Amino acid sequence: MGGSSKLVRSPELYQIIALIRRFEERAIELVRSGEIASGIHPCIGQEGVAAGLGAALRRDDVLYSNHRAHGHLLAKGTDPGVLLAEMAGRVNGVDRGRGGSFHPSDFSVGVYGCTGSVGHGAPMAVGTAWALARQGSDRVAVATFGDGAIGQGALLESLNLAALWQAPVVFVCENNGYATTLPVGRALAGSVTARALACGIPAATHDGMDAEVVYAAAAEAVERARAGGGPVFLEFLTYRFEGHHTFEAKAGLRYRSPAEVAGWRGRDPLTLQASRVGEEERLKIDAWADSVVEDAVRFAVAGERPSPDTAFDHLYSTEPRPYRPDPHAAVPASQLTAG
Ligand SMILES: Cc1ncc(C[n+]2csc(CCOP(=O)(O)OP(=O)(O)O)c2C)c(N)n1
Ligand SMILES: [Mg+2]
Repeated sequence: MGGSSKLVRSPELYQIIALIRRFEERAIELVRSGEIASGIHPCIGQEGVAAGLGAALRRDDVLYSNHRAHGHLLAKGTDPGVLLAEMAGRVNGVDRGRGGSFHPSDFSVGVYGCTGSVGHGAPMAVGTAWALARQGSDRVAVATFGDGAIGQGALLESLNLAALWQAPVVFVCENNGYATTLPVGRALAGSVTARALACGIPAATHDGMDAEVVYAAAAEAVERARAGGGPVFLEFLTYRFEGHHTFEAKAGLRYRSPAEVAGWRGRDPLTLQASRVGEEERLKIDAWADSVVEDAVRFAVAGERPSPDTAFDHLYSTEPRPYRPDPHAAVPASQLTAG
């Protein structure tokens, strides 16, 4: 592992997994108590992907995520309190309570946005990566999405353009086996990675339950993209332990056998990573995660809800800007030929 990737130790990966797990557990409780009105898509079970990916990225790398994004934001460095306040629709949230659980962004850590429109983070990541490269930056862009996004035209078009332009973008597919209740085998012909390989993008499938495996694969992909080697596609096999959405419990859906769920729970990314950390350090980290999340809950529920008469605030920039800024303005002439 070379380049500018951070080198992470097992306890550091455990720490972020423990934080995400505790955060999501408490967020589910806040949905049940009505503090979070919208319901959420918990990522419990998939924390290994978020932790490994976040550890491989720099703070200034750009991330676009989807509807199951809380873990990605926390792993990228978003403050748990402002994220939880956002999910609870409070003005002290990272987007002043306007984005909620589905659409948070946090520019301070490079999260440019999350979209509930399945597959639509990918084109934004490709465009961002292309722009970053043209500016001579070594930042990379990442799009995270589920297996359900693979059938989306926007995502397939993104693979094509990323390959054509050799954009510094890493595509991260969290294949948790289902798009809502639809098993991946009934939704996709062929393999996930074949789509990227057909465009000449290096692509491989990895164990998403093991944060260290994720970190190694992600760090290599990020370094390749950063060094000008073009796009990379990573598929991580993972599983969500909770329902697709918190509403699912009420709907009483049955589409996964108890044996299947139990099998995946036996490979819980939290316990797997815990087994690599000494007992004393693990207990300290657990206590830290508990206290950080309790602080976050206090911060979130203390926030005010936006007043209805501000509903149209923050929709448009109030700074005067040229209608159509010159796209070549900050780009050295030498870079204007490609693409
Ligand atoms: C373009 C679009 N089509 C359909 C939906 C409805 N929808 C929301 S989540 C979801 C399933 C997504 O599955 P996947 O991409 O595998 O992510 P996961 O929920 O498993 O993390 C669907 C179909 C949507 N939000 N956007
Ligand atoms: Mg899925």
